[in-house]
Amino acid sequence: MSMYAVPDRVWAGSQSPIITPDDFRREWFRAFYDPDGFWLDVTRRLIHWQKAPTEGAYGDFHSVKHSPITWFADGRLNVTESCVDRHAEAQPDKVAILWEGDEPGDVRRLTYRELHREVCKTANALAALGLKKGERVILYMGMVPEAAIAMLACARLGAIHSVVFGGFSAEALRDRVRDCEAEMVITQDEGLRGGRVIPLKQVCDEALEGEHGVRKVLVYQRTGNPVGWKPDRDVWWHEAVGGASDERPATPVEAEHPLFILYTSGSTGRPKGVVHTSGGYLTYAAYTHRVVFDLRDDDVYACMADVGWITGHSYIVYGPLANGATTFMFESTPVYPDAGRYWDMVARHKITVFYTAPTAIRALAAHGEGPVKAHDRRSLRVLGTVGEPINPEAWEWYYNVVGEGRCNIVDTWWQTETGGISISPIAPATATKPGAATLPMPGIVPQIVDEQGRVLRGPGQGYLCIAYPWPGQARTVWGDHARFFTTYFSTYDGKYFTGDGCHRDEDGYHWITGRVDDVLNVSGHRMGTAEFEAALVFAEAVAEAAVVGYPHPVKGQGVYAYVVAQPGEVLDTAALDALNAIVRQRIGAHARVDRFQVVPGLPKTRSGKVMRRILRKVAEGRGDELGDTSTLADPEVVEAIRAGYSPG
Ligand code: 7RM
Repeated sequence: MSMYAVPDRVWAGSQSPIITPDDFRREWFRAFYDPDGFWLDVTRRLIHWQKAPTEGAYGDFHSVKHSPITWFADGRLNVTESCVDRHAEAQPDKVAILWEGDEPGDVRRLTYRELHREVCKTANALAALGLKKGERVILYMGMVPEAAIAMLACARLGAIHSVVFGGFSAEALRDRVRDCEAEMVITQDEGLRGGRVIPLKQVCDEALEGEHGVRKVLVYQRTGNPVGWKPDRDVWWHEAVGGASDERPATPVEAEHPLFILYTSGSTGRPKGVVHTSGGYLTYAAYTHRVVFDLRDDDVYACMADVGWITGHSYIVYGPLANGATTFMFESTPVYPDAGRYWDMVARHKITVFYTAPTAIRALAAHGEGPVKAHDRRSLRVLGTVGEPINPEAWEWYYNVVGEGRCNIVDTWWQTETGGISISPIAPATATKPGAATLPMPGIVPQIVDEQGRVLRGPGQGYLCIAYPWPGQARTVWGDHARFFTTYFSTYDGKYFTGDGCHRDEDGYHWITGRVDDVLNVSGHRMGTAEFEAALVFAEAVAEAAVVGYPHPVKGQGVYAYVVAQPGEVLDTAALDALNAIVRQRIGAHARVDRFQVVPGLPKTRSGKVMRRILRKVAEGRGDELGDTSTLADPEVVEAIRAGYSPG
């Protein structure tokens, strides 16, 4: 019997256990002093286990070098029983997925009973196509309910899904298919977004040209336009799933069985396949979803992310469905057909919790208050942001204009690697400050360290680390555990290093200052400077390239590329446009250089390392604050770069 046992009454229904600041302190300290007891309690309450775990965490941030950390290792479950079956039984007619398509008013509602049927049918179809437990499936889809159904169908079989955002190019898709050795791909004929057609099947065909590992491609028909077809490989979703049985027992897996791989950018040109496992991930996603947003039974919960990103995994699909919530899925963009689209949907669907990215808020604020005020937003209770720091002006606009000063704002800081929200206000319990991610979740112990790894006590600024394991954290990088260790645990001994800078104020509130590594955050899309550089030097005319971010009023960061021409080549406007075409081809439609500067050379140290600090300063328009450049191999290059900069 634990001293800090959480009273059962607060867990009745799907109410959050944290309503007051005292609740928060109690939960946070219990998770700190007795993490295993705390998380075992949480998981037993929130998750359906076929065999309930008795073990908490095993391993720490030293032992992760040799073997991944585990959580709940002796438990067995299938995540779809938590996300679908038990709700299909207890509340079969509740809407599980509320979908709105590209055209306003094009709506589908799937109840938990229907979701259960669709997941079972799809799992049966996948099994009939030969998919087995542990095999990998790439999902390359738009925002249709079938994307969530496909994720869950894989999970039901114990297969491992890897969703690739529908904006990625054929080459990026091929890299991911190869890296995880996918047996199967699930795609659509075409996607629809903002009135435009996205040729998903065509890109997929291009990616799979000459790839022999992929045995089957399952194709969901969204638009019905003709697409290329390989009869021995391609299968229509409606044919395979349509006739399948609607019963399929869930395959039990170990708690640490991988649930999915999600590729994310780091500081090298090669994206990492971040691996999340079943029991710990689901526990953390469900707990944070319920607590941060103060989830209520009758909520219409709406997250505007794409399932191709971690936010879509944790807070459209797994967290909300584990909690038996109604989760909204949106196929289109915030400005289609006009800048009132979000608020029009809030009014029509009576959305209560709304979660989006700061970049969308800034873009919409630029359209003024008119499109917001045209729609009734009285249903809103909680407003969330994620993906990048939110500037206080955008925060105030969200709070005052969208929320009419009535709603709690939760600025949720987390990462693909953390699995779920890690530093954030808890809607009913945390006093907010515009721009602050505020306080850590129960189970999260942040530490701010200096260059030498010394832990900062009290207020100050430095590098953000997390000191102890938590159930939602990534376990490894697919096929490369050594890379997992070096990337996250070798910079500061025994700590998880986030890659973010952070400032802590006198109230213990955390203010994330942005990435301190070579990762860019453009409109909430995480991209590596090295990926851009690899694409740019691929061009014949480019000898060298260095890419940095610069502050951008709407996108958060813009992409600034310094390019050095190959001898005899001229990089004129047409040539630079061609470079962006290559970037698009090698990375995807969401990747674009905003500003090019052609330079005679890159500033390098005598050992040949590019001095990014200098390039960042110049791109920010602060070329007069370079400080000491005497260690450079060729100081004249810096002069030329500084002289070549033109604002705007
Ligand atoms: C969820 C997600 C992670 C990076 C992270 C930060 C930045 C995310 C916030 C934020 C300031 C926030 N996963 N970031 N949320 N910065 N305030 N509330 O975005 O893996 O794609 O990106 O995003 O730099 O390290 S992600």
